[in-house]
Amino acid sequence: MRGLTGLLYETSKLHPVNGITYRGKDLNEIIKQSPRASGGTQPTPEGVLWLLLTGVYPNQEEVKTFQEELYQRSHLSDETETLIRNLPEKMHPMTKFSIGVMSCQPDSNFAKAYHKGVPKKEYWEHTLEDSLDICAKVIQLAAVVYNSTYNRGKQLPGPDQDLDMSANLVQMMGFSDKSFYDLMRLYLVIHADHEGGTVSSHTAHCVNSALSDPYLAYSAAMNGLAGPLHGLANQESLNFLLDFEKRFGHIWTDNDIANYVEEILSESRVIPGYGHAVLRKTDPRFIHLLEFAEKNIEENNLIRLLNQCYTVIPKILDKHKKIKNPWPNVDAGSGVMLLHYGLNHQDFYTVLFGVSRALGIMSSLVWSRAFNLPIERPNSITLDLLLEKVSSGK
Ligand code: AMX
Repeated sequence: MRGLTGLLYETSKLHPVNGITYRGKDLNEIIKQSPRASGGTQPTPEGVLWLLLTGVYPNQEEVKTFQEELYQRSHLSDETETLIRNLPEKMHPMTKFSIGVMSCQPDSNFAKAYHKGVPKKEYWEHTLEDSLDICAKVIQLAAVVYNSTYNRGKQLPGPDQDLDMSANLVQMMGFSDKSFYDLMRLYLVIHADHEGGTVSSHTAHCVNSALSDPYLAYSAAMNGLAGPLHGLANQESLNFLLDFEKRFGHIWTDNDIANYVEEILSESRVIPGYGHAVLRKTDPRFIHLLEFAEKNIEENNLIRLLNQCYTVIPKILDKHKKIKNPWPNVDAGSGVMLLHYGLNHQDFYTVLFGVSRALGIMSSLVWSRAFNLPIERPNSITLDLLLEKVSSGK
């Protein structure tokens, strides 16, 4: 279905060269114009959620009120916290996260309203309630998943209503570097949406089209995001660089990178963080991360390697004609930044991606219900019928 337009998706649009726009605004503009947290250099996810939902930027007063509103909605029940804490330690954090979302589902406002028989034209209002709850709760869910997996037994700060979502998440996970708050703001803003055809957004759209409530739809989306060709690529990309570093240490050449890449390709494996189904140029989100690193992170071997890979790898991938886009995507760089601030559990990275993607997916579901979009049901065909059609030329 590549290149086939078949979805109405209101909140964002991806251009093959210029990258993503949220409500028609590109990331450069959003990063400049969206309200900042006090003392921070980056826009807050709360402001971007407002933009995705409404199409306009909030002013400082509106974003402050919205932050308070989301804080009030962020509480997790004891049952949910206990459930996550009791999941097997070795279970992947994305699985825990998805289960955590599902455990909040009995609180779905939409499901209750539907069973009461509210009229169709009111569905969007109940979807909005759930969507705001989910965007607020994922911050705490992510923190509980992180702490119950990697910080067992440690006393850590709870949520602080004076902090924005990003700072709260970072603080609840036990980090206090203000520059990490800013990286998390940038991270949550740039991963928020990538139009409707991505595996995660499309899954949510499809599940919700059956009038499954937003919790069911978002949890399903997270199971798609957990795949290595989609959101898991961020942990794989960092592992790719760390494996290289293990083999070559801090002294390496462009040739070493080229040989390493060719070796992976010869084993029919993909180079994580490179390529894209729609983009045909370097992902602007990758550039934003590099710019953040340039301003805030002292150069180290991994940053140097990341930059040099950006020079070497596209030239190699470009020689493999089947690869349509040899350029890096957002996942190539995010892990190096997170690692710099001490977040060294790669398995957790996709959960952060999922927290961010809630903003776009949830805003979009509100619009899908407002437009009263029908159940999604494309046609399929068997191989025999397909062969018959091809041979008859019809
Ligand atoms: N390394 C090696 N081979 C690659 C490649 C890469 N980075 N990118 C594409 N290819 C291969 C494909 O596997 C496919 O091979 P096949 O015909 O033998 O199956 C061929 O090139 C054609 O693929 P394409 O049309 O260029 O890309 P696609 O739309 O099928 O897939 C994507 C897009 C992202 C899955 C692919 O580029 C890839 O696997 N990249 C590495 C994983 C990654 O970074 N994923 C994250 C994407 C962003 C996101 O969702 N977070």
